[in-house]
Amino acid sequence: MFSILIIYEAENLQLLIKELKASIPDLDVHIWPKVENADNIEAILTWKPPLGIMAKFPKLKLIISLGAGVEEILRDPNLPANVPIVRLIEPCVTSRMTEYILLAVLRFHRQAFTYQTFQQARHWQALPLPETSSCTIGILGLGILGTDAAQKLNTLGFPIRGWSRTPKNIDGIECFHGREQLKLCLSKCRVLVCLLPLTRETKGILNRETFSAMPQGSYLINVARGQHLVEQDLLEALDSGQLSGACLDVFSQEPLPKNHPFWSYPQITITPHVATQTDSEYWTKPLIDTIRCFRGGLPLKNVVNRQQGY
Ligand code: NDP
Ligand code: OXD
Repeated sequence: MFSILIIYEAENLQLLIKELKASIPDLDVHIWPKVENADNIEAILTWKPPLGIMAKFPKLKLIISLGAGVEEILRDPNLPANVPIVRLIEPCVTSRMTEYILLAVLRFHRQAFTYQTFQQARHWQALPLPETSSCTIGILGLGILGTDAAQKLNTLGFPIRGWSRTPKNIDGIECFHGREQLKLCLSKCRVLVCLLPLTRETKGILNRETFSAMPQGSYLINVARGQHLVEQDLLEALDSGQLSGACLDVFSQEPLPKNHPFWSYPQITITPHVATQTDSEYWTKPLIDTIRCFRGGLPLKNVVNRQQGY
């Protein structure tokens, strides 16, 4: 018997459980907060667990994150020291994220916002068509999501500059790494996409200094975490024209409060943390693989490095 607790609200959990049990018959699945015996729980499947909850499970051996970002798991003060945290990687999450970024980049690149104002004014005017080769895109974070977005944008002809913590060599992408190369990376970026994990090093990275290192009139796309962005600095950059607009999917406070100034900025496009999502039916296979690997003593894939915070 292997007891797993799901701390996550989603539709179709019963279907997921049925499929898991069909593949792993001795799996004992609980859904938080209904846990008959917390002492038996060996694995937790979660994204944003209630703070401090990990102390309740003395036999916990494995944490599986349903989110790509694991900061909400890592902030638990009772996180047991040697329990591996594994991210469930699912191709659909990546392709949906890339779709969102392509949409945001192309709306900026093809002057969709200008044509929208033309339309509102019943104004007929053709603007020169821009070349993709003249619009360099910077991608902060060359992980699973950043690399896919970088490569797909590059196939459309956009020059791409990517930034990561460690050095990278990716075909067609100009790669930069470390704080000392950030400004150099930004210096030509007409669009900046944030796909970093939220860590001590990356919190507040989308700030005045970052914006002023980019060409005037650049565009920001934040699909990572709200705390990457210094909100006041964004508003100032929009007011001064240093940035011409921003597409934001994530916010320090979600849902974004109704009285938040972002709502009234026409240059800001807001979506409610939907850049990508996984439907629970997609979890079945990676979840079964992870549980089987763990129980078989095989090396786990996509294990979070707690020191680095992602
Ligand atoms: P990965 O862990 O695969 O990649 C993270 C990337 O960030 C790596 O390239 C890493 O560098 C880089 N990085 C980390 N710290 C630093 C640093 N201090 N300086 C420079 N680069 C750094 O993450 P994913 O691509 O899977 O996901 C990225 C983030 O996207 C998630 O953490 C989450 O916050 C966000 N997200 C948002 C979603 C949404 O719906 N809006 C959905 C899914 C994810 P290196 O390669 O050198 O290690
Ligand atoms: C994630 C997210 O981290 O959806 O997976 O934000």
